[in-house]
This record gives sequence, structure tokens and C-alpha cells, in this order.
Amino acid sequence: LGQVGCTVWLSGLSGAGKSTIACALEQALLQQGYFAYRLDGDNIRMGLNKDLGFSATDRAENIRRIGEVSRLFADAGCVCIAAFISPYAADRRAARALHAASGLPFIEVYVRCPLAVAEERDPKGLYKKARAGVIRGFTGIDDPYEEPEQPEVILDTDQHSVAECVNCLLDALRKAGVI
Ligand code: GGZ
Repeated sequence: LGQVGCTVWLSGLSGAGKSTIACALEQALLQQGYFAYRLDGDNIRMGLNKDLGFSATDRAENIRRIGEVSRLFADAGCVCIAAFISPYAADRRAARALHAASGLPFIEVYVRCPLAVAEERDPKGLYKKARAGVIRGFTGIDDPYEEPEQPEVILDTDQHSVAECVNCLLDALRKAGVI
């Protein structure tokens, strides 16, 4: 294969566009002949982490396990694309440290979007439920989101198209020597 693996870690609010960008990046990489794999709530929270909820402790454990799985994919030579809110800086830092210890590139991406815009998009109606108090502890409403302080990439999804965001990530992967 001869491919250098890495992890592209997408953090941001629900509705910021993490999954959409992750899917589009995965497609672009596969089309160019690279081995890429996406981890998101659909394939992680339904299986490996189905025992976890959304308390601070459970979110930390969620991210810890995803960090470990990402490192394994990256170690196998894959471009692992992890798309999770990952609201706590300490948990993201731990995932980064895990990769650094194995000499694997870790590209932290802040998928940035004003709360008002994410709330307006509300594709699953979750913000509405959170505002109504039906869901408690929803990120951005009554649960914290610690903004990445020094991410490798910031994507402002209220200002840029999905294609522009993907191009930006492909640039970052080129600079990191991954593609
Ligand atoms: C945030 C929640 C919550 C709460 C359910 N807070 O937009 P979605 O629906 O599809 O993505 C969100 C997803 C967040 O899971 P993560 O594993 O990415 O979170 S974390 O990194 O914080 O562990 C949202 C849905 O699950 N969801 N309840 N209370 N998002």
C-alpha cells in the first residue's frame, strides 16, 4: 500500500456540518485511490460505544475509545476521518497525544458554525427538543463546547461550501505529506 496513515479529527457543534464534510472528504480520497475510512456516531455510537450516553464522563470515554480506534486505523495506513462533537479540549488533546506517541499525523479541524446557524439547520430537530427541555445536556444549549484553540484547520461552514471545505482539508493532507 505504501500509504502514510493519519487521523483527520473533526470537532464542532451538532449541525455544524462534520458528517457532511467527513462523507465528502472520504469520497474524494477514495476517488483518488487513497484508503480512507470515516468514523461517526452512526458506526460508533450504535456499536462499540452503545453503552455510552452524553454525560461528561461518557463523552470523555466515547472520545477516548474513538481516539484509540482512530490510531489503529491510522497505524494501518488509513486516512481515518473522525467526526464527533468532542466538546472537551482535554479529550481531544489526549487523542492527539496518542497519535503523536505513535508518530502518526493528527489533523485537528474545527468545523465552526455559529450556534444560531446550526440551530436554524436543525436537521434532526434536536435543538428544538433541547430548547423545549425534552433533551437535557445538549451541546451548545445547556452543555459546554470548548472551542479548539490551535486546530490545524478551521472551516467556517456558514461561509464556505462543502467542496471548498474538502479542498481545504486535501491541502492540509498534502502539507502533512499524507497524500
Ligand atoms: C449533543 C447529542 C446529544 C446531546 C444526542 N448533546 O447532530 P447529531 O445528533 O447527529 O450528532 C449529535 C450526536 C453527538 O454524538 P458525539 O458522539 O459526536 O458526541 S460527543 O463527541 O460529545 O461524545 C446529536 C446526538 O448525538 N445527540 N444527544 N445531549 N448531541
